[in-house]
Amino acid sequence: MPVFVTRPHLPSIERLHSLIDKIYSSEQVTNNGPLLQQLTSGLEAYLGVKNLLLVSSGTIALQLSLKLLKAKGEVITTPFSFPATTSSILWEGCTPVFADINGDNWNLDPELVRKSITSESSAILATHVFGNPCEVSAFEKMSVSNNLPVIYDAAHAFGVVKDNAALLSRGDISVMSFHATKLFHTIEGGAMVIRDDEMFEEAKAMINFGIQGKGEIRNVGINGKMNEFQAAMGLLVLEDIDGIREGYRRAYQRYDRLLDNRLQRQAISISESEYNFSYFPILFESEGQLLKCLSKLEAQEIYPRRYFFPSLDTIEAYGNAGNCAVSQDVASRVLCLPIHAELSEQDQDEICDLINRMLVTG
Ligand code: T4K
Repeated sequence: MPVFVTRPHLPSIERLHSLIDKIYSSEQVTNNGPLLQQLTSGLEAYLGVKNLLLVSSGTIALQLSLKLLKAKGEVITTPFSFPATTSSILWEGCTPVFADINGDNWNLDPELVRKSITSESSAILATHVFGNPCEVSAFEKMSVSNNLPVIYDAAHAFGVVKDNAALLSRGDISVMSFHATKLFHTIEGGAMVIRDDEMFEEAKAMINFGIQGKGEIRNVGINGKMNEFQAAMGLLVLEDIDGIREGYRRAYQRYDRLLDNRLQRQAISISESEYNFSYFPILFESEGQLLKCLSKLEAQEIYPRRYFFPSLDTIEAYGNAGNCAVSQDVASRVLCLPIHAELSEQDQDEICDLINRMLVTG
């Protein structure tokens, strides 16, 4: 059986049937239906946040965030993230300005962000890479002193805690992805956590063509809604979330114990109980070593992924705009190993043996 970088948690078909029966009885299949409302309050309670808005994808949530915060001109962002982080900036007609990352924690370096601020800057878009919190306090100070809103791409940060509260409650808006490959998922989908109450009302209209209440057009909207079938999946995954998180934690810590210490790990800034363990990235000494290892693993039908490669400041379609040496270096040497809640110890042993042996024999 091939081992992929991740595997979606799929609740039993019987449990899904019973929720689909409810959808069929109500005949409300989308547009703020009862399951979506139930999932919204369930997630707010579980995550400890308010003003959570479910949407159709993490990518649309990023675009909506830039729109709601009236970003224009330059948006300072990270080159070490998934393409959606940068493409959403360009899609909203803004220019991404790449600041480099910290070589240990792989998040945007606040000092380099500060140096990138110009009179054209309109927002900061930072990613909590692999769920590892950015230096949020530094960004908060910068946000206040420069009057610049901060959006966090928190696609990987489901359930992460920082300073005794949900990481998702930091920044003007935090964006989550609920894609099938995520710890918590709704097949496709995402959410925004919006600090300002008035902006939250704006956003609710914006995902529904700009229509508010019984027909008033409040703003220029789009269709960003999540439907009832996605919400049904989300409700069932949420019921199972403690077990899922425990499975990820177990797999992550086992890798950490079994793998050769010469492989650099991401420096995680929070404690075990605050983290979500949703990715297991390792850094090789060179790209050549990574490629050799990758081909050995793939020959055994084991498929880790080069998240995130290449560094986004090197992409021609994004303007080839950067000169981020640290990001380019990390991106060329990082590999995310397979991780999910049901990853077997046997598969993990095989992966670790292959990698550890390769480090010795070359
Ligand atoms: N910001 C960040 C930082 C992100 O990482 C992402 C998404 C976004 C924004 C945008 O959020 P969304 O708009 O997607 O909500 C995957 C996901 O498609 C993507 O959502 C995710 N990040 C990214 C890190 O991973 P790919 O191109 O690697 O996906 P794919 O199809 O190659 O899947 C990876 C493996 O997962 C497959 O080899 C097998 C397994 N898999 C995948 C799917 C879709 C399954 O077993 N079943 C499945 O249904 O991007």
